[in-house]
Amino acid sequence: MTQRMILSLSLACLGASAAAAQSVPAAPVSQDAKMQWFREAKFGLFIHWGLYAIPAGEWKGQPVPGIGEWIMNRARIPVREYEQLAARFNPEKFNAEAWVQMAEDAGMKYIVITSKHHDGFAMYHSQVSKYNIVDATPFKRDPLKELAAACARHGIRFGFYYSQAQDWHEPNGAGNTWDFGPDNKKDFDQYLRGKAEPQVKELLTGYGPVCLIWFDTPRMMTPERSQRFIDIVHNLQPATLIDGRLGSQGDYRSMGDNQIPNAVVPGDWEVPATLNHTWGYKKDDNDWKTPEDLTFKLVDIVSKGGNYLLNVGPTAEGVIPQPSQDNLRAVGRWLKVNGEAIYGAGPTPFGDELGTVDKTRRGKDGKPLFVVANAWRCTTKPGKLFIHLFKWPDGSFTLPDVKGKATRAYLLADARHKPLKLRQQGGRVTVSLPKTAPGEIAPVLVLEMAAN
Ligand code: FHN
Repeated sequence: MTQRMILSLSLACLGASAAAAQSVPAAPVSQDAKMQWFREAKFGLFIHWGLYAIPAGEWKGQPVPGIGEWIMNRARIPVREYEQLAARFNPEKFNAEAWVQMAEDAGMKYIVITSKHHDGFAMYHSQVSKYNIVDATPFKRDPLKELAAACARHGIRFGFYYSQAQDWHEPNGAGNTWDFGPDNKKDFDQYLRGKAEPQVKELLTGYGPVCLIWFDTPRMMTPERSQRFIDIVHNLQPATLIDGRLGSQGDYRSMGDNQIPNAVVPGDWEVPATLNHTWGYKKDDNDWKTPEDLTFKLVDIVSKGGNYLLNVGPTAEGVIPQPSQDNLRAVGRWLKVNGEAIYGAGPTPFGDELGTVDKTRRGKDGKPLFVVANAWRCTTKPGKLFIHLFKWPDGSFTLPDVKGKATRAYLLADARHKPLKLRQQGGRVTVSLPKTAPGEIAPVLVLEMAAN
């Protein structure tokens, strides 16, 4: 059977309407063509969902510190105990349509979900290991198949997180030293060839077009081992992107978790980030970032050239926590009005607005402290500067060093785009603004520039 036939069959399994909505990706003509959707998308939904949602941060009545999906590792839970969670996993409230609708309402353009996290449990129907949601739980459904179909219906791209190296369930996978001893004594290639590589093949042949594979924590990943995954992806779905954590260079750079760079970074990159302090659900973590903060971070990242992949950790019942939903939808309402300044937008041509280095103070890394400024940010499109005003100026806003001639200014929150009074002297552009800020969170001022 050819790869194209395998993919067509997979699409048929997703349902006719889903198949109609997303065609099988042809081999991309160039790296630029392959990256195009990612550069346009800017905002994606990360989902960490697995057995760890049952203990939700607590084991045998004791809170376990750290991120929720690491509970097996942090509490040194033996495989034979942890795997019993599967018999209790029955997320009856799971509704793929509702999850994807929420992502759409939030203005997110792609979804990346944990198909297998470090605990080794496959959240889809794997033929490679019975330790999967269909064969080992009373739920017996494949939520990734349902999500793939819902994403196709909504025109949202769909990708998989896959923990290629750490697998705490397998004797030869990396990471589980409490059951299986030190990693350097393991037959890691036996694990890779016997589980990880065939599972990645399943994901690329059973779920329609996969926009990206999000590999993570590349322990023991030599260039040769990484290349085997690259070959699998390129052979089965050449348009699928590979993130920056496989173990060799991917299609784009993955920044550290919640790490937003201080300046514009050239190239394609993404910041994976949490809404609270965990990825997998933890019942006692209710320290949610506000819609204002999330919007600022989205704009900040886009103004530096990157994408924002923002995480939710659904419960064991299959529900995305309500505060996560509410805060993401608030960002979505802002994007409904101001999305032109985000989707497909490029970085700031300025830079001084991002902050300053305070040489008298040191950050955690021991380097001089970078003090983030948060009054405004700038994103760009050909012929347009978008100024995101997080602090509403008193009467007017001035840009001191604009290249070219500004021809028109207006606010995206004003549906009629009524021109605002504009003055320019050399590079200094001043726009008169209404007394009160229109719309929610950060009104966006557009400056149209004359073609050179
Ligand atoms: O160990 C994982 C962690 O559980 C989570 O999946 C994050 C998401 O970026 N990645 C690793 C830590 O960086």
